[in-house]
Amino acid sequence: MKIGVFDSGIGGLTVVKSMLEHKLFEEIIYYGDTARVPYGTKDKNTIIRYGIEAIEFFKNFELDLIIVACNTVSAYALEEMRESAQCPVIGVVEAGILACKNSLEDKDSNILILGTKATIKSKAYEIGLCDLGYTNLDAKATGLFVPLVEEDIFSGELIDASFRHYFSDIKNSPNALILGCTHFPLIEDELQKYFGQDTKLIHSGEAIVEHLQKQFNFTKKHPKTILKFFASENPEALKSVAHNWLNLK
Ligand code: DGN
Repeated sequence: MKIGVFDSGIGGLTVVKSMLEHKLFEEIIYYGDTARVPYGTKDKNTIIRYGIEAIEFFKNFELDLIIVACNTVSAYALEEMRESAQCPVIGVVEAGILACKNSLEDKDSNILILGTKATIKSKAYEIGLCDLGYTNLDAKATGLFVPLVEEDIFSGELIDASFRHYFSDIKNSPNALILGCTHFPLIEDELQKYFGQDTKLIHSGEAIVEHLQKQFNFTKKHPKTILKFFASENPEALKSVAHNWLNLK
């Protein structure tokens, strides 16, 4: 199966990493809109327009599936992208919500959602989780994590300071923490240390793999995946990050 993976920039590579670990696909075409990142501060209409333009880009390839590996785009533009696409389009928000359902039996579980400003403003996670009966929800826009990760800062003083900035009012660690931005898995070790081992981390990449396996019966394993990377600006920089993050030779 040949699929397209879309993100506003490099964050969606964390989703590709999960797909490679689970050997799900024969070919992955990755497209990062690096010229216009970040999307997390943009408004709904702009995000929808960019999402539809990504679908246009993918029309150059004959794809079987498109995965929106960006929570911000998944929260706002999925329906419009599905209308313009010639193949199914799946987003990470829906997968993250289902991952909560699969791992948190207790509907009183306290869930903290992290994401960009736009994702948190959309309330996409809260709406989906409320529909499933979870009501003990809290959400925080933690947009500073995006530039930190883009600067290859995954731990240390600046990460600690950003945690103090965002989390000092949180009295009890949540039962689950939704990493509602595909950049955030890169600081998951630090988040786990901060909140403790009892907090379950929900990761967009792992959630989408579980979603594909459970809902769409993707069980076939492919020993090799052909990877192609495209970016709207400076594709060489994206390729170099991909090589580092995905440990490619
Ligand atoms: N990686 C994107 C997400 O999952 O929402 C956000 C990055 C950005 O555009 N700020």
